[in-house]
Amino acid sequence: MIKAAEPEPGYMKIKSFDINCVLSPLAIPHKTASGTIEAAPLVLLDIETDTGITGSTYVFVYTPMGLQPVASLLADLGNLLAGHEVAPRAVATLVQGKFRLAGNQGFAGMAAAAIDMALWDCLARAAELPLCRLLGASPAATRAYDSMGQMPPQETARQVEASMKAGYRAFKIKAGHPDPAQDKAVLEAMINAAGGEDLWLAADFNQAFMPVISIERARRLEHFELAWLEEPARAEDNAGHAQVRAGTSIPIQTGENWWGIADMQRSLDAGASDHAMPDVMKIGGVTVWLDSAALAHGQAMPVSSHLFTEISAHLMCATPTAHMLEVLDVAGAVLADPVKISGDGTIAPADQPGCGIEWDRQAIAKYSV
Ligand code: SMN
Ligand code: MG
Repeated sequence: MIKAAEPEPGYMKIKSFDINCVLSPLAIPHKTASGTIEAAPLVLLDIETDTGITGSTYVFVYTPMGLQPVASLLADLGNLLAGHEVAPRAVATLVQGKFRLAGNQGFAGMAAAAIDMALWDCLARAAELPLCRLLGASPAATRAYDSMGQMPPQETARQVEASMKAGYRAFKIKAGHPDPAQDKAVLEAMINAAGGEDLWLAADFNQAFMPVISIERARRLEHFELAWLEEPARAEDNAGHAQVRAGTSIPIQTGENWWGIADMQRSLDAGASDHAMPDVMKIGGVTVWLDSAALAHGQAMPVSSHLFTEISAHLMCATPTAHMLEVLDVAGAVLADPVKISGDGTIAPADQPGCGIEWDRQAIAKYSV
């Protein structure tokens, strides 16, 4: 058991937390096979250090009911951690210990990850380095895809045309429509909208089906040569994922619902997927993302990001098997400089200190709840 170290005199310490809750409007309400998100419930965290550095991050809590619990946990943890060194891995160990009996998943996991991400922002800003450089990488470009909600074929086609004008050539759809023919119609409409240009395409079932149904639905999509089929079973059903993987030629993707490295290891042990898609919040922040990137590296498994485009753009530079960066903009409305796609369909982190989070304080005031 690691005993929390006594603070060393002079090393940067946590002074205080500033917590805000917002409902950040989405450009388009995001419909999935397992629910629709109209506006993104975000808890924003600023950690101020005793040296005058402020590290910032946000966590997406999926439902407005998550805002108060996560904010309240962060307020208590801020009081607990005041005076502690800005040492993310040590803080992660301490916080995990506090929730060992209650469980480190769910809102407790979200709060812990928020602290981790904000502390890494403190370290990067104190070093006057972009996070990717602090991690020993260069600010490289990662191929990005536009992650689209479940929309009718023609609306999806219009979105593809608009996104292609911005530079995207890669798209993921939320498949699993109640009518199987709709999945096929949406993909055909996207391909037609591309006007003969080759598109990278993936589909997400969002845990909506039992494995045998997913296999049946996947086989109807195999001729589209999708790059991956995502969460074709309940997130925690590793055997179910492996069953679908054995039943279709489409590569399987999963990971956005792994809570910590042990969930990822269990998934890999079960042969659940061909790809890994850790979510930087749910996996445990920057600290555990790095562990997950090493695990995937050992398995020669491609790693793609989930949400949190700003900090993920940095992390993918330091991920040996980095593959695709998801763009589903949940925080752009409250950021001073939202992430933008380059003309070649890639996104590189800004070569400036920190993790890429600068608030639009007026927008925060406008969308605060
Ligand atoms: C997704 C689901 C719910 C909210 C955001 C994103 C989806 C994805 O599973 O992979 O983008
Ligand atoms: Mg998904």
